[in-house]
Amino acid sequence: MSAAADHPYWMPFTANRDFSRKPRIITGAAGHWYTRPDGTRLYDTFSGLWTSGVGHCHPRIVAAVQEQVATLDYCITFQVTNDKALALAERVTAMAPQGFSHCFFTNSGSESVDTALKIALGYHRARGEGHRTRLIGREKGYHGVNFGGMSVGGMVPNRKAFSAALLPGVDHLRHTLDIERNAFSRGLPKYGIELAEDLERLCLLHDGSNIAAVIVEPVPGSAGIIPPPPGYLERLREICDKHGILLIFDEVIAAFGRLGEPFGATRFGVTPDIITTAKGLTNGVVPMGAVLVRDEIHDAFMNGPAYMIELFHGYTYSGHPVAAAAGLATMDVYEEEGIFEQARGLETFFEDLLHSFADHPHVIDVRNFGLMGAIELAPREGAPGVRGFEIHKHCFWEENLVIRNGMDLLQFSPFLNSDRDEMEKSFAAVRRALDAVD
Ligand code: PXG
Repeated sequence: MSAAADHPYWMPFTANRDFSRKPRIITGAAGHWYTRPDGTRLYDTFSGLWTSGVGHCHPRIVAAVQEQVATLDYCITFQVTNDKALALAERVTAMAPQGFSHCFFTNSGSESVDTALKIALGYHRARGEGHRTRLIGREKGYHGVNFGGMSVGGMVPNRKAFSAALLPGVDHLRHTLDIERNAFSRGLPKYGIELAEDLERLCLLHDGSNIAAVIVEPVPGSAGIIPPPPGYLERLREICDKHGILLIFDEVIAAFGRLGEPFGATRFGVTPDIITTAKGLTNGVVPMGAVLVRDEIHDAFMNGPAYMIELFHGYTYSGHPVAAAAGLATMDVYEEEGIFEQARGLETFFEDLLHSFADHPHVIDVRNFGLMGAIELAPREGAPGVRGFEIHKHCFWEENLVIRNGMDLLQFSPFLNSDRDEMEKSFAAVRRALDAVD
């Protein structure tokens, strides 16, 4: 494509006019590398968008998708289903914490979140507690961009223009980012457990009996990798139990190996009531999400006449056979290649690489947990976000490296099966970019 002044594709979360001046286009991928139209290879430091943990175009997943699309391309999903969706539900629930025997399929993280919120409201109503309507999110939370997820989310720019249409009856816990006290923590930061008491305060304010659910990411990702203080998630669990509130872990990023375990819940040893997933469910190959629920929640819907639909919710593409085939092959790869163990084994190496940036004059914080990492840069005087964006573009064109920036925050999501040498080289390139960009 030529560097047109304008282009018909209105790109998501993109500076479209800046993009048009010099479009960054990818036409191929294999393993840990993308290719540009001229054949140049670029190293991918973000595993797609947190999606592609086992690498791009994994032969096993490619073959499964090719076979499925030629066998059963699509199948009606309401009142009838396909073999692959059934098999994937079995596979995913088998990996989940005990007592999660059911999952509901969606097509994205945003849909998983809105599905989870609806299940939470439906559950309380089914149990005769329809007064539990309030939803609690957290500042800096990212739960996708649909109305429910946006409302419980806490990313200001994502809410600002839509303020009038946010769901009513939503409150937010304070976020736990505290650079002053916790800067350059390795792994979980020391301070901030007391912030979990925000939930108790909201229970006092509204009466806990009016609250349906609390949704948090175990480790907030989009807002810049904010690992929880030790004991924080445990405390949320305790308060939820005390007041009969459902705890939802939004694991769209955390699930499937990013934290060296099948789920964030298993890594932290804190069991929520609902888990939302997407991304790594299919290694990003075909869009798909899954919402896992505790048996008690599922069972609460299973009353009334058996011929009746229990949950009036679903998508044309819930349990799409091609997506499910990609999911099944992805689960095979996770298992057969010991992907979660590989990810766990890379954590210290990754942490050391990230924290080697602590001495750089632009850097004000480094945060990491599992294979999630961020380098936070000081904003350039009077121009927040410009430094991060320039580094992103410099990496793309000068270092053949795709890195993700959110304003002045550089985020890293290495492949779960990364090669240490490649990782080292990619961070050397990031350092050169930091040196080159003012
Ligand atoms: N919940 C969480 C926790 C997420 O991270 C979503 C929901 C929404 O998923 P969909 O599939 O609807 O986009 C996400 C998505 C980033 C970045 O730079 C993160 C996401 C998406 C794009 C970029 O950290 N997370």
